[in-house]
Amino acid sequence: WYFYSKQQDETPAWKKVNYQNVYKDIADLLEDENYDDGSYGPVFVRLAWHASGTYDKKTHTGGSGGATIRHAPESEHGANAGLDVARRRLEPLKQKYRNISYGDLYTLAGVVAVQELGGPTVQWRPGRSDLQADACTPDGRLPDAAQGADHVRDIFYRMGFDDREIAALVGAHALGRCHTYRSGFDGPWNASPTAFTNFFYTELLNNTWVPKKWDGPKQFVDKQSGAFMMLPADMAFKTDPRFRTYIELYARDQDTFFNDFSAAFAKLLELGVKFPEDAPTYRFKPLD
Ligand code: HIF
Repeated sequence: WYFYSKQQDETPAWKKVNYQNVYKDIADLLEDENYDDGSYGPVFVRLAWHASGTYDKKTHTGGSGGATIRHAPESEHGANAGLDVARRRLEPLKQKYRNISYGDLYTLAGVVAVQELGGPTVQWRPGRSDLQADACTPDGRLPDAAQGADHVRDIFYRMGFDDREIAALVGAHALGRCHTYRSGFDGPWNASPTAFTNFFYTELLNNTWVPKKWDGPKQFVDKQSGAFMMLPADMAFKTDPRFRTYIELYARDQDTFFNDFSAAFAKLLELGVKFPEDAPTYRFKPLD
């Protein structure tokens, strides 16, 4: 009996979690008519990406593996403003599924959000193990929205992405909005911020974008209605010729966008993570 229970104790924590159940519970947390546009999905996607996008392929530091985004000073980096809202929303699931790591929870939340808001399915693996605050990455690893194509390339090449992957990822800016009290910028990118679509590309190409007249940071609004926005970094995808080729492709071909986004987003969530050898890869079915 002793031998038996000892064996059970040695099961790694990540193997004791039913991830399909976690998926369902995250999906249940998405909707809230009193929050933003009615869904936590967009801010879950942003959390998953900011947890992962600190990766530096040269030093093999950063990435979602340690979930250091939950610790100060990383949690307080300017780029992460507002993500405490997403972490707090997910915290009850960490309490319910004690054996899940924060890194797995935050990245899975991004996958659930993309899928349940109508995007492509995204492969995902468990097995991240959390690190403490001393593993926090330095400030400045996430992109600065006020800058252009060179900066965007510097940041994403550092993670190991190429131009096509970067152009595919940026389609996620179909989701959600900018909040003046978080980033200083203001407004949604299109009229359906809780649906995963290729509208980032169609809006970017089909509208005339003019500088917003206000006291805030430089951003663009569509000339016709003034209701939608683009960051200076978003505009770079229209003006940079190499990015623009892909923007045009994804604007006319939603299937190719979905396939490329799915692969690039799965890669993002795994950057720098050392998975256990026997970690299975899941492709969860969207709920009905
Ligand atoms: Fe974002 N992004 N992102 N982003 N982002 C914001 C919001 C979201 C950049 C800046 C901002 C990606 C790339 C870049 C999402 C997802 C992704 C905001 C507004 C800023 C300033 C934050 C706020 O005020 O609440 C820059 C400069 C990027 C490099 C081009 C990724 C590809 C698009 C990697 C990505 O997946 C999502 C979703 C949101 C909406 C969050 C919300 O709360 O609604």
